[in-house]
Amino acid sequence: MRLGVLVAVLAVLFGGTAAADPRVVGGDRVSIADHPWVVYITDASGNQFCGGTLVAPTKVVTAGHCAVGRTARSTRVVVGREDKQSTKGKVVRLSGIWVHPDYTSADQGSDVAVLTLREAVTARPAQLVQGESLYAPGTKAFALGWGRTSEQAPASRYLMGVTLPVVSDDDCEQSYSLFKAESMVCAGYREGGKDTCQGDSGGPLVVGDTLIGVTSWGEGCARPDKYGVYSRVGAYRDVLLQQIASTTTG
Ligand code: 4AZ
Repeated sequence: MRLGVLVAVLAVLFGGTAAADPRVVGGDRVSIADHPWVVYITDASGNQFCGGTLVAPTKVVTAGHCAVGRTARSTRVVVGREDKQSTKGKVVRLSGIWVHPDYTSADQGSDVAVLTLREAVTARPAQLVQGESLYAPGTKAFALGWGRTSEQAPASRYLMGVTLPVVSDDDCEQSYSLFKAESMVCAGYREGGKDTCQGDSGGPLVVGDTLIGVTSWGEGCARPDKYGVYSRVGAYRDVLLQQIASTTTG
């Protein structure tokens, strides 16, 4: 066990959280049964590039930057599949894509889109946030996705999740000059270590089953003083509900 002791000492010396378990960044594997509304988005070849949230039997909320320039024909939503290498759940084709008309780039806001599925799925949908109370700084939110587990790592095979506190608008403004409280909300820790990362974009930031954010942008992943930035779902509630109710497909 002398080798084990050496490894433990080295882990303490160099480990911190930087080389922690491959897990989003700093999170853990989670069961999709507990979060049945979380989905991932692929191209026609099945390559995952974003996340999303089922909000009605045929409607998925994702990021504008995940959907812009795509065609319904070349895009799939995978429901109920925690392990990308399994065949569980369902691969669903789209009948329409709506991107917020004011979307230009993630850091300009309006980074939301709604995908319409060609067939209804039975998984339980998430709720859209109502009011401002869940945006109180320090509220414990949860981010989920199949994205990178560190800036340099490949995307995750398994669904990961991480608890992140909602950050005050003032603190986020200090972090990013492009932060806009009308359209964005930050989550994470000043010291870094836990965050969403590339490939998690479009996926949910929730409190329980209530969607409060859509993973949008940030400088790197899990860096100190660089929070994750999420589209502020409450600011887009009305326009999203309009799209969710719509039977025409943007
Ligand atoms: C991205 O590129 C991305 N750390 C997603 C989330 C964050 C940064 C980048 C937040 O999809």
